[in-house]
Amino acid sequence: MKIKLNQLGYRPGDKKIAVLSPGDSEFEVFRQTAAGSQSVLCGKVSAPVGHAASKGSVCLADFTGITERGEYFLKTPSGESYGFIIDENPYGNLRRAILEMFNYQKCGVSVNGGLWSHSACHTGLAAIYETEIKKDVSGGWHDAGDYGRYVVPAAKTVADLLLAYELSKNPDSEVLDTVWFEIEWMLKMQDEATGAVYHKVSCKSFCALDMMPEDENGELFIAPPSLNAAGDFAAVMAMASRFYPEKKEMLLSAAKSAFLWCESNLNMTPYKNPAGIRTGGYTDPQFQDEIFWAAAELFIATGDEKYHTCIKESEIFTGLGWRDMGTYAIAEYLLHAESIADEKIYGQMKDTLKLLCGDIMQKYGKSPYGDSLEETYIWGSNMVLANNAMTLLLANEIERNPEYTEAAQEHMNYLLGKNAISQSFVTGFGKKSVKNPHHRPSVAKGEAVPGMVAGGPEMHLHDSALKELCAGFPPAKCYADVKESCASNEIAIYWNSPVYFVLALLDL
Ligand code: G3I
Ligand code: 9MR
Ligand code: ZN
Repeated sequence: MKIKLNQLGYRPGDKKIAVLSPGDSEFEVFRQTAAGSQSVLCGKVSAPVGHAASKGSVCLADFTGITERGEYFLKTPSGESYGFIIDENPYGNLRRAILEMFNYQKCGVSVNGGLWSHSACHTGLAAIYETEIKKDVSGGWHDAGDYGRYVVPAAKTVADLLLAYELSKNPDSEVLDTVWFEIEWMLKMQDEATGAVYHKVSCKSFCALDMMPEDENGELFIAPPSLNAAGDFAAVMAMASRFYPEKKEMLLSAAKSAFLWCESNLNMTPYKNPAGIRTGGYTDPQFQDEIFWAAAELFIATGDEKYHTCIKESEIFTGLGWRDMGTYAIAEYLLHAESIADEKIYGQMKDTLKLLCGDIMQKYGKSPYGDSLEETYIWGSNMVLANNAMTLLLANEIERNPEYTEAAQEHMNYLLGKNAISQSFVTGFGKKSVKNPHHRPSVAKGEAVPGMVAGGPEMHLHDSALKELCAGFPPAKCYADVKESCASNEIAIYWNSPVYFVLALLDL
């Protein structure tokens, strides 16, 4: 498809720009009616604009002026676009499906999910690595296309969903119940005696790609604790204490004991898979940002100056996970600590957020596709993109800026088809949606669970399918909708969660 646009559609007042290959100088927009299609706009395309990430140049067609509800398509002398709608609710039930995904990822209970229904999986006790001790850590969501359950990405997911619930003008009432399922599991991942938090639980290796979860019957292992897991855990439990008032004391005490454990284990080496365990590593040599986030959340939840001192003495970190968590601390401090804040830190945090947004906006301004990825498309590039949109929307909650909202909206357009490969990156949504995600239940049943966000282009070609199919491709095009491509076509709970946040805040 040469004409790239959001394959679902636009709200009447949205900015509407299609991206075209150079060559045509004019475009025409048609409205579909019962009597056939009717031309509603003729326009001139822009001069070519360079796009380094796809090693090419493109032209833009602006049809923002069309505001009437209806079904449309765009045409140039050399081609026709996919159909799209203009409507107050152009995305239909996308937001619901993005949230429903978490139910399909449930572990330890039977899942009632149509074709993908299954009986309870991974219910046995898990062995604490290299001990004789067995522990119940059932529950929680499978992380991604695999069946591992990892505390670090779980924390990002929970934080995104809770923030979405809190900041949306129109929150979905089921979010709190949905998220509680993951929190209950995370609580089981804490060692009550020491406050330590285990990094993850999984089998020794990834199982076959076409295996349903209840058939993965290998022994479960609980990997050693890590500072990253404990810091994230403390942060998220302290955050959660504000959402579940009846559980407040319990959540805060879990958070405090994890924080204390971190403080007395600061010399620990970063988590690395121990011998024999080959599932997701989520290795992150830097734990100070997790501690910074935990201190911020604990300060907000308790008002205890001990945590405030910790923030004041820390460097200011940024990032929206899974690796770099600082922006959660910044956003939370700016949103919730104003009355008890330290003026200097408050100002520094505000400046840091402004700089971050400035950087995202500068990258956004340079891309004809409306993304902010520049030329860097790493594993999970769609998460980087969604995190950038989320950063802008968080900043917009602190100080209104319509440009930030518009950029976040353009990031959604990118995810839904306005990108160099004309791909909607969500399963089941868009005219060319992801059909073959690297997701075991979808592979097992031969059909993709709807509402899952794929990782997106991955320029380092970290799997053999990409190496074969995308060798020599420019960064923005290193994507293959094949089940074998875990580096570009896996799905993950923490790729859905920032997209959910963006949809909830844009009220889409
Ligand atoms: O941190 C570097 C950064 O400094 C550098 O500039 C950039 C560009 O090369 O790369 C960054 O590292 C990337 C790293 O993630 C952190 O973002 C690596 O390239 C990238 O390969 C690595 O990918 C991770 C992948 O596991 C492989 O380890 C993904 O973020 C992570 O989402 C993914 O997670 C897997 C789990 O292990 C298992 N479950 C499925 C899940 C999703 O695929
Ligand atoms: O299927 C696994 C996927 O869920 C993980 O994200 C990925 C992380 O490296 O690994 C995938 O498993 C592959 C393994 O690493 C190498 N052999 C092929 C496996 C299935 O494609
Ligand atoms: Zn399971």
